[in-house]
Amino acid sequence: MKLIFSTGNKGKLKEARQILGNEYEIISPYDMGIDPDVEETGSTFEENSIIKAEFLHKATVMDCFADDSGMIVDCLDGRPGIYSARYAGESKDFDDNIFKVIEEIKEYEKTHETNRNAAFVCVVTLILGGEKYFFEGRLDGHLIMEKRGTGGFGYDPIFVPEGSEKTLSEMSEEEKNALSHRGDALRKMAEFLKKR
Ligand code: ITT
Repeated sequence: MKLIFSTGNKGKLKEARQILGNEYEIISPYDMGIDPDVEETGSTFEENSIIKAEFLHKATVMDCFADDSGMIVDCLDGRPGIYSARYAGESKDFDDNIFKVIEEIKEYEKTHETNRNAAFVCVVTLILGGEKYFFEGRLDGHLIMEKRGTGGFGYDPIFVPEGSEKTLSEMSEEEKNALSHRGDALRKMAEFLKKR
């Protein structure tokens, strides 16, 4: 089955192809000459996920999906949340974002007890035959204050999933996908597609 993935994030694209496997041909908007960068004006993961999916569906009239995701940090009142990609600025620089989160946690800990709990959230919007369907995934864990590992993308080097000693960046791609918020959401989507 052919599906276009409305993303400009190469890490997400690679993971989606691995998670969904050979039964699916996951096409990048760039392969169709479309720049997927659309303004994310929503105030929730779901709203932004819909915006990205609808944008691509309007442009192609093909079945497609989008992933809006981010990291929620307890002691930062849920930030960076929907602002995860651009937390430190428009360049979407992963290192700058990590630096900003760590600085904010250090600031918090000057006056509060340590609480480094965090979670990744992912909301997938699938547009199939013009209808919308939603799938959510979540991964709980905690943050460390220095980067470890080289795999993955985004905040992976400082995120340690519950029950693990390794950061997501220290895991193999298969290990990360087996427990990630994206793996969770996309496997739900695959199950739904299989039943139809
Ligand atoms: P698209 O909108 O083009 O898909 P994006 O990176 O801008 O790409 P989002 O707006 O959904 O996507 O923001 C997601 C951000 O959340 C991402 O850039 C990372 O900073 C973070 N994030 C999401 N999933 C992650 C993961 O699996 N590992 C590490 N960081 C992740």
